[in-house]
Amino acid sequence: MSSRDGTEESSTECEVKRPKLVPLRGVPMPDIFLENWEAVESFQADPQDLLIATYPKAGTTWVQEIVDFILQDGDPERCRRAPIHSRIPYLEFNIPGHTPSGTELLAKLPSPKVIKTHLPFQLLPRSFLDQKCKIIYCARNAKDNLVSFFFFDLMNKVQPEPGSWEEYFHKFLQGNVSYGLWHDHVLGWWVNKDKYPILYIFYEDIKENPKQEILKIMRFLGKELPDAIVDRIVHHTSFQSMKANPMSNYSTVPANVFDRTMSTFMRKGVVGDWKNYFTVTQDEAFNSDYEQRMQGSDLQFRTEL
Ligand code: PPS
Repeated sequence: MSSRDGTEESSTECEVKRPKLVPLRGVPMPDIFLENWEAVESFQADPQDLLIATYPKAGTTWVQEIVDFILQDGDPERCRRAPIHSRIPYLEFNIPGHTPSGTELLAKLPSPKVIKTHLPFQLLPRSFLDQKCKIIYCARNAKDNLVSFFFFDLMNKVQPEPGSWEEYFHKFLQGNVSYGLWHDHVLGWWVNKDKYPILYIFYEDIKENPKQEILKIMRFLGKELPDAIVDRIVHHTSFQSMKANPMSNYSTVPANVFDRTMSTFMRKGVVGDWKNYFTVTQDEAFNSDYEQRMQGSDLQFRTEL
């Protein structure tokens, strides 16, 4: 299914039906993903596997590309071997009858594998923790995360219909979106980060100082590379480079899944875009809700740089 030349992958061109959200142990999930849940839950990780976990739209692809560049010693040709979603499969992804599921793709990859997930900590297949797999969790401030998720749900036909911006704003605050409440997700991983080998990083930090964060990831992976290679990784994983690269910009996903007349995957890639969408009333409502939900936690985010 992977196309190396940037043309669209050959998936069944029939119309994709937007899924419904169905609660899985209280967490709203696309119903189509749950059709493969048994395979996800029983997934057997290898101790050397690396997991990249995020709430959707928090910088997953960016961290995936950085990790692949580190593991490929900064070689851009090797990182162009396949689209990012084939190089680092998305564990719980499942569109029956269209493309292979995440677990099917993973079954074909040799170990050690790098795996993407958006699952909240409590839904993570037990094997990752039992095998003490290294996990990188990347979090993004809720306001920009919300805006990015709204535009993604507009374009992505395998997400429920987002409705208007105002409607979506309330859905997000109620946790009535795929993977549930942002607050529960970031806090769930935060409180467990010291009990397991979890590197907890922030989108805003990578944006502010990519080299420093890339070095942090390298240290976590036990990898050393010459400074010139690290600079090359900074260059190739910049927003501009990734946006221009068909192997990292999701342009190979067919138009019946990603409707690019609505938005693009590599949309803006900035911190503070929420200011272009939040009304004053929404901002006030957001802040008071945020204060309550995050109360008592030392987890801090930056909404501007
Ligand atoms: S997904 O579908 O959940 O895997 O999406 P995810 O990759 O987590 O998030 C997509 C957003 O991340 C931005 N992005 C980047 N920002 C800065 N630099 C780089 N290199 C980069 N790569 C991806 C992408 O543009 C989406 O954010 P928005 O705000 O929508 O632009």
